[in-house]
Amino acid sequence: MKEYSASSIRNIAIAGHSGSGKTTLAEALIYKAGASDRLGKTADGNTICDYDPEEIKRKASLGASLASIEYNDLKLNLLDAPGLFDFEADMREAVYASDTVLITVSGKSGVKVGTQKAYKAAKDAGKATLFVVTKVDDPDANFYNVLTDLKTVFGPSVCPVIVPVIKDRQVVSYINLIEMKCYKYDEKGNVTETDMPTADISEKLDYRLDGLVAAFSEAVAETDEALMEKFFEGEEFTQKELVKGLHDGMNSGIITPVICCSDVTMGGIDMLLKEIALLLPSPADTPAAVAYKGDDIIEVPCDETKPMGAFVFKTVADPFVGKMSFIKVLSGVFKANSEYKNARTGDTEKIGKLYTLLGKKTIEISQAKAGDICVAVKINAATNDTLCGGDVYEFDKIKFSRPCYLMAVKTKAQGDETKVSSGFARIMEEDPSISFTQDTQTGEFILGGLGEQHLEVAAAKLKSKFGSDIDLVPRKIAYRETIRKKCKVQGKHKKQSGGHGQYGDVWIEFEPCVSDTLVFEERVFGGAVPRNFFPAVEKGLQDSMQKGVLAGCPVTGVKAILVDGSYHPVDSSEMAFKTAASIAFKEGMKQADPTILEPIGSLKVLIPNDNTGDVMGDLNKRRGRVLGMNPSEEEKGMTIIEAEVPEREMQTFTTQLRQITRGMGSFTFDFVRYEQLPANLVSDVILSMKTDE
Ligand SMILES: Nc1nc2c(ncn2[C@@H]2O[C@H](COP(=O)(O)OP(=O)(O)OP(=O)(O)O)[C@@H](O)[C@H]2O)c(=O)[nH]1
Ligand SMILES: [Mg+2]
Repeated sequence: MKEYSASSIRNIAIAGHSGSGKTTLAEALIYKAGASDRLGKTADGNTICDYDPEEIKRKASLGASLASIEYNDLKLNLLDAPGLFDFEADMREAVYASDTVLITVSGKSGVKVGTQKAYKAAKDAGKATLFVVTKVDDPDANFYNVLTDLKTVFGPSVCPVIVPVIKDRQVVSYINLIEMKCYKYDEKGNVTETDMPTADISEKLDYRLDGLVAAFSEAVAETDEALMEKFFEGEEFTQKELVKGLHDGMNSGIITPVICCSDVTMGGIDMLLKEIALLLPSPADTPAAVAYKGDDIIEVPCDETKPMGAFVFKTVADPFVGKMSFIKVLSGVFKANSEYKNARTGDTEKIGKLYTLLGKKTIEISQAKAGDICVAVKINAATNDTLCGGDVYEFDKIKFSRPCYLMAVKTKAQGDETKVSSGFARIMEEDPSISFTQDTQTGEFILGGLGEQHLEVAAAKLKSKFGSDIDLVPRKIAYRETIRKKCKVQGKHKKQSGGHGQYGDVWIEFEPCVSDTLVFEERVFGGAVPRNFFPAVEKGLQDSMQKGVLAGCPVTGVKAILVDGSYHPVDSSEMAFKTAASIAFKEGMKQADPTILEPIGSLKVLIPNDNTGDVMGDLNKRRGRVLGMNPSEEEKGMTIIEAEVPEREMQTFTTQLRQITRGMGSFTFDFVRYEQLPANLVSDVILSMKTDE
């Protein structure tokens, strides 16, 4: 592949609602540009972008893939992102590396939550946006309804550029409003120019052609004062003015063009490619990247003559090639067989071979210039790291969602734990929204992600890539036991078996106290228990604290005072006093009104304003205590609810929240303290702990 400078590069993230046709569109663009000689289908599992075995099996994208293609002396770096919400980390990575986010909207189902999420991610990252309405070939599609939808949801910046002419629910041709020409396609996707629709057809369009042209011209007029004047004078724009207006409008974020096409019949795909080349900003057009140098904020312009500065936006753990780091070069030239400094670790990264990709196919290159995307293999850097050739600074990082859906991991093969841990460590490198930790309370290994499917896919990858089979099971709640009353009990251990006997006798007072660990005191008078046995008594109690008498949970909040006892000059031993102490503990717990404590977490939910009632109702059912409800300062139209909720009630919250908010809600949940479990649940917990054993 040729080398390209920034002005000849277009970095395009393809994002949008799940199943809206992103991968099929990428396939159509790749095919039309001549980078592939066949048109794959996601349903047949033979597309260039969905090459991972899990993607083929599930017929959906699970990670962002890169397809670099050449078209008209330009290099188009297509980043096909997944639409499923669980895999949003990859959508964010693709958006970061892009300059334009191409958002697919199904001509059948219109604007969906995934459309809004992609648009928001693009706007938050300051990227240009383009809507591509797919599936217009489908008889159930209604482009003009979708256009109205887009205008309602995203406002006046939405500007139709290529629209279909529809007759009897079939697309007969496509109008390019820039050229004011009409094109039709044969079954093989070959294009010919045709007449503009006659008045009678145009009349039947939900939007009349002159209305579309007026809307289009007005949007373009907004981008420039001179154009605005011309517009008011009633003069027509030249094609050059239209292209420049749309290009500038996209670059400054005030225009989002709408282009329709069919990924399947290839209708409009050639025009989409043409408009991509004409309208989309190149990396040279976009504002300088923000970076941090110590406490200073600096700007790094996209300039290949400056020292090298690059950002690792994605990592793939490939079992054959090894670790692949996807790199966006933001300044200078990134070279193969070179060394750069990793700004986070301070280490020198040795770069070997360098590649560009077409899905899974690697194409070796010797360097990538500022604005381009390339892939290095087997380097140490992680996602979000900055590599520097000159001054050391760090680029702004991608913000990923924290895992909120947690399940316990049970290894199927005995002794597989180390292999499972190292496998998940690699998967975590790939997906920053996955976590794998050991719960210090329950000892269980916990896999975290954004939803059920996320964890299922992580487990499937662990099996196929790293050869470990696991089950995902609901995790244990780390209950505790405590006491509510004071009591004084005796623990006596006496055994006469042949020669040496065993003798230990203690009287211990137990009382509730505020402490996670045992508080031990002694108030023994007259040497009833000799001093040298005190540590054994304490040890006996400490050990007993591991298992309470109700459900076998660790015990907290107990103070034990050794007040009396007796000993035998020959038979007493440390062992005997330890046993006596544990006998006292068991008896003491029973008499001191034991109960079970449950972990309570602090919940912060971010939801659309409309869903507050439903979420409050749901939290109520979960025994949640709402502490506050405020409009979000950062996210318009969203509300933050803060609450405290018992951990045991949170198992199904991720799924429920997704249903209530149709995927728009998100939350964080962190442990705060233990509280007494309501009496009506105690027997449930005791039973569940017994069946666990
Ligand atoms: N008729 C028709 N079907 C299409 C078109 N584009 C995509 N499809 C079909 O829509 C389904 C989903 O397409 P994908 O390309 O996998 O959608 P996606 O957006 O990549 O899906 P995710 O990656 O899972 O979010 C497939 O069955 C495609 O064949 C189109 O233009 N016309
Ligand atoms: Mg896809």
